[in-house]
Amino acid sequence: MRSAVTVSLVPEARGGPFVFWDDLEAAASSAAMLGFDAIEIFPHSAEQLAGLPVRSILQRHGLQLAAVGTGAGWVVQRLRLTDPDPEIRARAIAFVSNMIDQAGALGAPTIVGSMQGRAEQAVTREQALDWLAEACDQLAPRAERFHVSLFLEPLNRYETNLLVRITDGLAFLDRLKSRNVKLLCDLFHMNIEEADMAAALRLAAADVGHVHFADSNRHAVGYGHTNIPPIVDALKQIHYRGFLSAEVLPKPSSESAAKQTIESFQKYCRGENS
Ligand SMILES: [Mn+2]
Repeated sequence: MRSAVTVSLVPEARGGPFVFWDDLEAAASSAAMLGFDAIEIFPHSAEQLAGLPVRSILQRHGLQLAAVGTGAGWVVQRLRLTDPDPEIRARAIAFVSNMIDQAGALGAPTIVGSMQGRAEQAVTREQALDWLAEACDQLAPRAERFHVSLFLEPLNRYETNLLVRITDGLAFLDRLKSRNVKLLCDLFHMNIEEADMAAALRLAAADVGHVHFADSNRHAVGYGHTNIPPIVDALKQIHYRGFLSAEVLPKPSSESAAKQTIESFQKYCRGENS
């Protein structure tokens, strides 16, 4: 397992659960100094990402790119893969598609979280899931060209009514034609929705593609009350080899949240040989 920390390049997302903000070079420098293996970037758009010297920043600081988020598609542009308007669905697919091309060229998977949208008004959950499946079956083969997966993230009930629990995610993967979609298991959302977080991870097993490493209150691990050892044990049992990426509030400060995260990562994950 490898450590990662989030960087938001989206001013409109201010207040959101990202550790570092605005300055990719400064974030990479801090992450590397603290001993993180990777960063996860939350960009404004694929175009913004394309205009940044990401590869040279990563190389300069000896970091990997764990993943790239698409939440700005929703937060900034109000695009959802399950919008009732087919034109908006098409624009949402294009937004994620372009992100896959940029992230893929950097060897990183792309995440679909809030862009899954929700079933509301005249749209049934079944209809929304059909649209989401259609979108994933278009997007996942695109990611496959870069030899990376597409990550799909169950969110808590206050953010969606589509993929909420890990079992919703697993049932959804079953209805896809593509086998290149994996689940992003976010410990903050799971703490709200799962009866047993470790059991949910064991159930997902090889379908766990990425983990958002956050405590019960979405602060850095160690600042809340989630019992982390059984979760790390479950990840070891399923031979999880991906990232534990801190998608947490930058509180009391970005630096403290990052430092607390890496200390927790070293405390709980050190000694495992995966
Ligand atoms: Mn998350």
